[in-house]
Formats: sequence, C-alpha cells, structure tokens
Amino acid sequence: MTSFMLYHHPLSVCSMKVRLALEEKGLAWSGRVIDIVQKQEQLEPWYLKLNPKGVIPTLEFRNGTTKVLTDSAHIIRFVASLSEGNALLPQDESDHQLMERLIDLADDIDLQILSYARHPSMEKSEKILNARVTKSLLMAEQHPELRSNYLVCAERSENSKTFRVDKSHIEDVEQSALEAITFAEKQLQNNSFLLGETYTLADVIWTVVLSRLDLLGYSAWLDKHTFPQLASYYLRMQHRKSYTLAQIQNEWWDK
Ligand SMILES: N[C@@H](CCC(=O)N[C@@H](CS)C(=O)NCC(=O)O)C(=O)O
Repeated sequence: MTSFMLYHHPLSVCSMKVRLALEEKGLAWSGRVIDIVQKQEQLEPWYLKLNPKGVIPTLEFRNGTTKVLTDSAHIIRFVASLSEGNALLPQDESDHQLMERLIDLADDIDLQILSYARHPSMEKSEKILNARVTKSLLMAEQHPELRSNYLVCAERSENSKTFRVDKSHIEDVEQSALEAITFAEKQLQNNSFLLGETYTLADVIWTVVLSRLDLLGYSAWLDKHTFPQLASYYLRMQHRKSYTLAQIQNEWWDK
C-alpha cells in the first residue's frame, strides 16, 4: 500500500506547495511538524539524514520501499506524476512545456528572503536566524560526520541576515517577481486557470505564491486595477476546498 509522510510546518511556504499538491491530487497523507521557529528541529541530526540541507519540506513515499524526496518543486512534480488520484498534468506537450516554465517562474521567486525582509518584527526574525546559526555551529562540532552540512546551514542563515536588509538585493528579487507575475497575468487572459480550462500543477504553486505575496503586503500586485486577471484568479483559488484543507495560511510566524 502507498503512503505519504510529509515533514513540514504549517506556516512554511515551501510546505504549503506540497500540501496543496497532495490535496489537489486527492491523496491521503500524514504529517510530522518540524518546528523551524522555536526549536530549529530541521537541524536535528536525524532530520539532516533525511534532508541534507536541513530544510523543510521532505516527503517520504512508501510503496514497498521508501523513497525520500526533498525540495518542494521536485516533490510536487513527483506527486503530480503519480498515476493514482486526480490528473494535475496537461496532456499536450506544448502545454507541458508552458506548465514547466510557469512552475520555474514561481519557484524562482525568493519568497524566503522577501519574508525575512518584510517580517513585522525585524528583531524577532533576526532572533530566529541567529538561533539557526548558533545551533548549526554547535551541531557541526558535536556531529563531525555532518559538519559540512551544518556549515552550509549556518551560511544560509547568515546570508539571509545580510540579504534581507540589502535594499538592492531585495529590489532585484522584487523585479524578477514582478516579471513572473506579468507573465502569469497574460496567461490568465480568457483562461480560468494558468493553462486554460484545466487545473494543473502550475496553479498549485502559483496559488501559494500569491497567498504569500498577499501576506507580505504586495497588495498592488494583487489589485484588480493593476493585474485584473490575477486578482480574480487569486480569489477563485482561495475558494477551492483544497486551499483550506492544505492550510494555506496567511499568518506570520512569531510576530
Ligand atoms: N528550495 C527549497 C527551499 C526549502 C526552504 O528554504 N525551506 C524553509 C521553509 S519554507 C526552511 O526549512 N527554512 C529553515 C532554515 O533555513 O533553517 C524548497 O522549495 O523545498
């Protein structure tokens, strides 16, 4: 029998992408919450053995043998490729290529750095990043076999601290997000979904991206006068049952 175990966090945008893919596919799954806010459980050695980068989400797919998948964009493509459940992939090859492009565009928006840059409390979010650096360095000493992984984790959080206050870096991220959004807006012209009249994996990832941009206060990008197609699409996506089931939550962590 097939089963799915997702290591995730309710408020993590990467986790939301996978939860929404699982719900839209109509698959039953179980989850284990990894506390990336207070306890920094993503840095526990047992978890690093599953996900060497020390990030969520991770999906364990059990089907006689166990397959461990990391990286949300990779996981959602895997989920969509399964024969069981609802179809989330287009039939046509040119539609498939367009879907891949839309997924890449959404995945390339660095929502993490925008989230750190726009967190309501710079102090509290800095505390989280500092806790990650401290724990990574401590674990690197205590677990020499995982030292190189822990050093990468420490560097990632250090980089986040630097880039989130780097105005020109944030402007570059915002500019590429805006280009992606402009592309999605054109795609929605006369279409119910990003690829036409059928819901696909591109809609999964874009729904989560729009929801995070909404939380981050990019209201001009979700405004019906600026991007009318996208604004009404976002409203429609929020009304899907999967949006609630997958807990696509517009909430800040540790305000
Ligand atoms: N490209 C990866 C990024 C994963 C990622 O950065 N996850 C965040 C949560 S959304 C995380 O685990 N952060 C904890 C940390 O950086 O220590 C994916 O999409 O899965």
